[in-house]
Amino acid sequence: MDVLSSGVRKGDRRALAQAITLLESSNPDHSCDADILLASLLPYSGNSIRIGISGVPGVGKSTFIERFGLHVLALQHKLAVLAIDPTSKRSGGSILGDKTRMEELSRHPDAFIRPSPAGIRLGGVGHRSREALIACEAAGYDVIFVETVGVGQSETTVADMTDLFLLLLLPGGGDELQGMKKGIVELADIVLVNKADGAMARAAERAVSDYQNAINMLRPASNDWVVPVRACSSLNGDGIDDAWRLIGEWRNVMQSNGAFEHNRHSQAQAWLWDAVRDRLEMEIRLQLDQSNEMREITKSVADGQLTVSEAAKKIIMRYRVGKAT
Ligand SMILES: Nc1nc2c(ncn2[C@@H]2O[C@H](COP(=O)(O)OP(=O)(O)O)[C@@H](O)[C@H]2O)c(=O)[nH]1
Ligand SMILES: [Mg+2]
Repeated sequence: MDVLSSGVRKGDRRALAQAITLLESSNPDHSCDADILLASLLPYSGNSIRIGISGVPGVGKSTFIERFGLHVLALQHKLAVLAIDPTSKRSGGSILGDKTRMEELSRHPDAFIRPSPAGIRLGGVGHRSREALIACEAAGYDVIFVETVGVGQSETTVADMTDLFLLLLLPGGGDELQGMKKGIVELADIVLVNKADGAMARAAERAVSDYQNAINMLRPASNDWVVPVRACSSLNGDGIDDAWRLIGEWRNVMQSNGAFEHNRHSQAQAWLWDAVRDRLEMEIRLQLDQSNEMREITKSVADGQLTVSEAAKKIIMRYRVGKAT
């Protein structure tokens, strides 16, 4: 673990990839090594801006990340791109499938792209991705993008692990805002109307003012920040530098009013309880998964003979008894 950890801290990309694989592993045999590794990396983490990027499939997230990422890299930053995609088991991972749209980025020596971990339940994905994010920071990546598909649940997971939430919208009418879960729009710190080019340029301008009006009617998350809506084109690069400037402004405001630090502190606390839940579940499963009792309880729940909350109580009671003997 010492060798791996110092490899990561030196910025060795292969070591980083290997470290993340270990941190993401759901194999209980790896969990001890993973803990040691994470503890050794944690003191070197935190020195970054963590940006969540969301929007419905087709809005242009991958194209945007490529264009925006290259802009950020040109400013001498090191960029890591992670993905949270609860559907990745079926689709093979949003980033992996889109690597062709991030061709230049994926070849860049200062960029690190990591597809979403497949086959873990959603809560687990967030938990693992946070650890992956820590590893990236320890490796010297000072800008982190966390991409998600704009379909609901995963957005909150991403918002819980990032500093800033960037929402991409299409230059359609206000229908899109209605169609999209309102909760997702409320998470946004910056909104970009993508595809503001060619035949869609004028529609995009209209959409910007429609969305801005709609967003101004929401209760702001911070009194110090009015969520800005801007147009951009990931295809020709218009508005891309403006987006980065806005992020800088946002950061200045949130760091001087203390919200940036405060948010990270409460995220760390939430992370702790996620970890407690995960660990407890793992222990209980290790002890009971193969038992007849567990099979009976699960079957009774499936048959509707037992309520979930009664079943949970039974499992915990059984676990405690097992622990005591
Ligand atoms: N005209 C135009 N097309 C874009 C823009 N950004 C993305 N696209 C196109 O929109 C489609 C979906 O883009 P993609 O990045 O895969 O979207 P994702 O599903 O959100 O990752 C692709 O055909 C892109 O070429 C843009 O700014 N302008
Ligand atoms: Mg994509």
